[in-house]
Amino acid sequence: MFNEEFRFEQPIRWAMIGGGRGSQIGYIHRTSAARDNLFQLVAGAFDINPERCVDFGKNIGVDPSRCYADYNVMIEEESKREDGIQAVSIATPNKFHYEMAKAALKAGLHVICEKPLTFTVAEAEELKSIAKSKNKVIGVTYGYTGHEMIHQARKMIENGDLGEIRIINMQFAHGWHSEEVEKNDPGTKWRVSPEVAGPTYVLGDVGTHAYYLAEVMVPNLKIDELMCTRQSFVKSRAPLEDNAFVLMHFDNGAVGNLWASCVNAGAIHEQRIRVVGSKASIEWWDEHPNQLVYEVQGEPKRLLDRGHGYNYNDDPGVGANRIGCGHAEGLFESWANIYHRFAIAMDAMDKGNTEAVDNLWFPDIEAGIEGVRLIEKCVESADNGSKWVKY
Ligand code: INS
Repeated sequence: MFNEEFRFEQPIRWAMIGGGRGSQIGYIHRTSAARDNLFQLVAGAFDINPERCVDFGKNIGVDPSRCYADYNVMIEEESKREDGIQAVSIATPNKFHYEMAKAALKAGLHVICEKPLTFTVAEAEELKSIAKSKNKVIGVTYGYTGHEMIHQARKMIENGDLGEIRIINMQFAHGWHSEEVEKNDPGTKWRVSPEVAGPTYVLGDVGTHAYYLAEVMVPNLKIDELMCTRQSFVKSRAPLEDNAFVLMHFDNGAVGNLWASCVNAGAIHEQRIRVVGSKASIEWWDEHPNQLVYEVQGEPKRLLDRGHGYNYNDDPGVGANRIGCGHAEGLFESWANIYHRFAIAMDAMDKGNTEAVDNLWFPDIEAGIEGVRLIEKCVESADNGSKWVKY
């Protein structure tokens, strides 16, 4: 059972950049960070409009004098205070992630950032080296990867329950942008604008989620080469794709495919992952996150439920399995689990215990870098006649 009594002497003093009024993702960050009292929201650059920033911050309980329209001002002013912020979460359009993360790290703050972390691998690597030199943690919010059933799958694969892994079938293919909805929706508009979104739309926005799920479940699989084709079915989105297929060869002979789309008309979310081994397969679907399908060749199909004694549940201290079986856990619990781990990593880092940080699973800088690498390689392949590219 989840240990509610796990606390720090003081919660980590935390701020957000972006995620202000009307932002769904901002709310998800805040509720997840607040869940276990390991973070306390004390400041924010929630909005570039000064009045809206202060008004919003005040309404959610932040001292108005610590609501800053300019994130650079926030970093500077907060560094002058004895009780200044220690960590910051970045929930802005992609374009700003790199410069904001860099400024925060340089000022000695831990950073949590939305995906994709940066536009290029070189930028992500630079963030990694700044974080290392400053002894700071970078976390990336691949939200669903904190869900207990993802870690159940990881453990089953590690234990050999599936046999040798042969095929990984990944997809995040929703249908919400089958039409040109961006005409009336700023949240979609920036996602289809290369100068703000970066080199891809769906590959970065949703494909990286599905890919990282696979990385968590099968951590030892490395891509050897991949091939990608991408399309803009809504023409005005070109050169950014609203649909993409990727084929992968892994270094141990396994193969994978990834379908990233926002034009899968009629589909709600369709983030799914199926891992096929020589003996059995498992499948997880984010719309029914509490169940893991487990199919052993020649045996009746099984549905494993979250929280049951037959699951591995081996890591109760760090935030998995918050409530007994039968009750549904979902996106918020999963996000709270990763925020819980971000907090543990930051605390350990502040105490100089880098070994503890290295031994703790959480979506870290490597997860961020690999997401950006996937994007870079997919673009290289797709924009060169869908040729196979070495990883
Ligand atoms: C998707 C989805 C993802 C999020 C994307 C969004 O609709 O909700 O979880 O990361 O940015 O476009």
